[in-house]
Amino acid sequence: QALKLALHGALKRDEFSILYQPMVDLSSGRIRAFEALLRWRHPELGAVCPTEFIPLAEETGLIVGIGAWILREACRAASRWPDDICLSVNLSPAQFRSAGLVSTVRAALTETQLPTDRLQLEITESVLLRENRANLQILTELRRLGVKIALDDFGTGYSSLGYLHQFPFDKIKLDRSFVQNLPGSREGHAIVTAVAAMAQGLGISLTAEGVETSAQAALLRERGYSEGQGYLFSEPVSEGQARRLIGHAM
Ligand code: G
Ligand code: G
Ligand code: MN
Ligand code: NA
Repeated sequence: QALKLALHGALKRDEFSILYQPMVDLSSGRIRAFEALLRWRHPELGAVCPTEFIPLAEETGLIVGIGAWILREACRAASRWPDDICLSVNLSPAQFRSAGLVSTVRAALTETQLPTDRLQLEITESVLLRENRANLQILTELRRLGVKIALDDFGTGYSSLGYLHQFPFDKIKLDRSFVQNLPGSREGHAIVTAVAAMAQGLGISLTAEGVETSAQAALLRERGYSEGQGYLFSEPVSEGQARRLIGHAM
């Protein structure tokens, strides 16, 4: 309850910041994109864990304003990166329920002059839960703007496969729980291989999350995963550090 109260004024008090975690081409090792990740530092509570405050921001609807802020700030940062480096931003179900998500995205792109095809939006399957036609319509409109749509945390939900023929996703991000016990686990191998075959059949490209070792990266590359994200490459870093990572990679 105290946390909820503190969250209310956090945007105005400038307590949020954005970290950027690279997504790396598993063949070339080059950075392809960065995912924007929200952080909150409260003057007394210190750094609050995103898994703690993001659900709260969704419940209270505060995520709508915060989400618009992230979109604008992250697009502004990305507009200064080289042309071939993309930005990925998470969208929550509450943002879909609020009116104006499409115009918020359009405004962020126009204002920052970030080319539309360099923005990717990550959604979880909860956005399409119960064949939500309104959200499907919004996704279609977002796609019509020219942004890419990725299915995040793939494999953790209820009936993941059902969502794949509801909407033509550009990318699937395999949840890190499946990557964690590679390369040791036989089940891990089976899942990673099956998801790769499915994505290939559907013509959807794959990012593996939570890549922590080079053995995992090698196995995923071999199975057809084009991108990896995780501590092996980099933890989430500040905008300045992200620019240095881009510099080193070139
Ligand atoms: O890396 P991190 O601990 O920040 O991620 C925790 C969770 O918070 C992840 O599920 C991530 O998708 C989510 N998250 C991080 N930033 C944002 C954001 O800007 N918007 C939304 N909706 N979720 C976010
Ligand atoms: O749900 P989403 O994938 O958007 O959130 C990404 C979350 O995963 C963030 O909390 C981020 O800090 C965390 N993360 C990123 N890379 C790794 C990793 O290699 N290992 C683990 N355990 N967590 C990671
Ligand atoms: Mn994500
Ligand atoms: Na994820």
